Amino acid sequence: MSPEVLKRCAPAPRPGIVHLGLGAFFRAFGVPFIEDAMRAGGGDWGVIGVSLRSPATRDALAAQNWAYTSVTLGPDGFETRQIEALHDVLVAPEDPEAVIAALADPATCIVTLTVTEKGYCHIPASGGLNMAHPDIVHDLAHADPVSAPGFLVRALARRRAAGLAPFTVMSCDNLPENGVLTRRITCDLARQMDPELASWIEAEGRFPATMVDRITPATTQADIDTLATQSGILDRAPVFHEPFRQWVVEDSFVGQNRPDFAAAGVTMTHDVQPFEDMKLRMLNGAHSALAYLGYLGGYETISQVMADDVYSRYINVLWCEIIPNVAAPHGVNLDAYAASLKDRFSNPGIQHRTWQIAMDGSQKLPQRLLQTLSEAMKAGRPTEALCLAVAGWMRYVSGSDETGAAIDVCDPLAERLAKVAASQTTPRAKAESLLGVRDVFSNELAKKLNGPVGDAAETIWAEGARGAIRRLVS
Ligand code: CS2
Repeated sequence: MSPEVLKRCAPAPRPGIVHLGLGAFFRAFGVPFIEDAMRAGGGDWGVIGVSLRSPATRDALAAQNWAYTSVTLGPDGFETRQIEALHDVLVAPEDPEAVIAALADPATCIVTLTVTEKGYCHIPASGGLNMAHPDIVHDLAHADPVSAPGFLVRALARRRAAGLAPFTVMSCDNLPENGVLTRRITCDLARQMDPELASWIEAEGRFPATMVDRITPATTQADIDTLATQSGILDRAPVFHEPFRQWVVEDSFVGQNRPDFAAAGVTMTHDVQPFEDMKLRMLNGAHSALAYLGYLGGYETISQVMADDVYSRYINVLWCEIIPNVAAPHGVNLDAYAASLKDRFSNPGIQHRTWQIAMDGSQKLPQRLLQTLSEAMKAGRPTEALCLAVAGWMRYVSGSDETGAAIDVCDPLAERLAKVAASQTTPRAKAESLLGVRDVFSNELAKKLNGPVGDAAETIWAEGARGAIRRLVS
C-alpha cells in the first residue's frame, strides 16, 4: 500500500514575512523559529517562500498545502515535527510580478534572505554591488528582476510610491556583516534607478545583521523514502538537520515590528559581530577545510572525515591556530565552543557531503579562512594548518582528485580556476598562479602566502591530502 500524502493540520497563519531563496536551510531553521515565536508571542508572521530559480520545492510542497516535516537527527535516533508556518511558495522566474506584489503588500513587514554568498551580486573586496554582474545588468534594464537585490529594490520603490514604510531586510547568509552588506547592495542598486529612492531606503530602511547556525544537509531521495517507510506518510519535501540551532539577531526593525523572536530562544542584541565572527571562522572555516581535504582523502561526508583520527587531530590543530584570532562573544569560552563543534561534526546521523560544503569556495574562502590567516600572519602566529586548507582548496579546484578522476567543481569561478591551475606544471607554480586570482586573494596576502601555501601544495600533490595532514599532526 502506498503511504498517504502529508496533510496540513491547521490553516496557514496570515503572512507577515517573505523569504527569498527557499532552500532546505531556511525551512529547517528560520521557519520553525518563526513558528515558535508565533506560538509564544502571537502575531501574523506566516512566511511566503520565494524560490528564485527552480520550481521543485513549490511543486513538492503544493500537494501538502505548504506543510512539511522537520527531522532532527541526533547521534542515537531522530525526532519529527510538522512545520505549518509556510503560507505559500512562489517561483520567481515563472511570475516575477507576483513576487514584487507579495513584497509590496502592506502586510509584509520583514523580508528574510538565504540566497548564498553569490546571490548578493557584490564585489567581495569592496562590499559594493557589482554593476557588471549579468543579473544586475538585466535588472537595470528590465522591470521584471532576476536577482535578489533587483526584487528588493523594485518592491521598495512600489512601497514608497504607495506611501508605505519599507520592509525590514534580514540577511540570513553566512557573510561577514551581512546587514551592512545587504544595505549597501540594495542602496547601490536603488541609486542607479532613482537617487531619491536610495535616500529614502538609507533613512527609513532597517537591515539587521544576523548569525544563523544549524547544520542542514541537502535532502536526498533516499531520505524521503526512508521517512515515508518509517512514518507511513509521504512527505515530498522534508528537511533533515542536527538538533543544535542558534540565531543571533540585531534588534533593529522598521517600527520595531517583528515576531517575538526572544520568546523562541533567539538572542536579540545590538552587536552580532562577535557571534558571526566566531561562527564564520571556527565552524564554517573548519567545515571548508574538512570539505576540501576530506573530499581529496576519499571521504563522502563530514562525519566520516571526523571518524579518521588523523583528520580529527588536524581539526584540533586548526582550531588552535584560529582561536587566538577570534574575539570571544561575551560569556563564551572558545575552547568549549570548539569542543561542541567537534561533537556536532562527528554526529553520525548527519550525512553532510564534503562535496556540498566544497561548493562556491571562491565566495567562501575570504571570510572563512583568509581573514584569519591574514591576521595570524601579521601577528606572527602559527598558520600551517590554515595554509594546508588553502592548498587543499587549490588541489580541489584544479579539477581532478587523487585517483585522477574529474571533480564536479561547483563554483562561479570554476572554469577560470581550473584554467589558471592548468597553466602551470608544478604544484608550487599552480599555487602561485591561483594566489593571483584577485577575486579571492588580495595582493598583500598573496605575497605572504606564496611561500607557505606553495610548500603545502607541494606536500599535498606529492603525498595526498591525508598524507600531508599526517605529516602535520605527527
Ligand atoms: C556549510 C554551512 O555548506 C557550507 O558551506 O559550512 O552551510 C554550515 O553547515 C552552516 O553554516 C551551519 O550553520
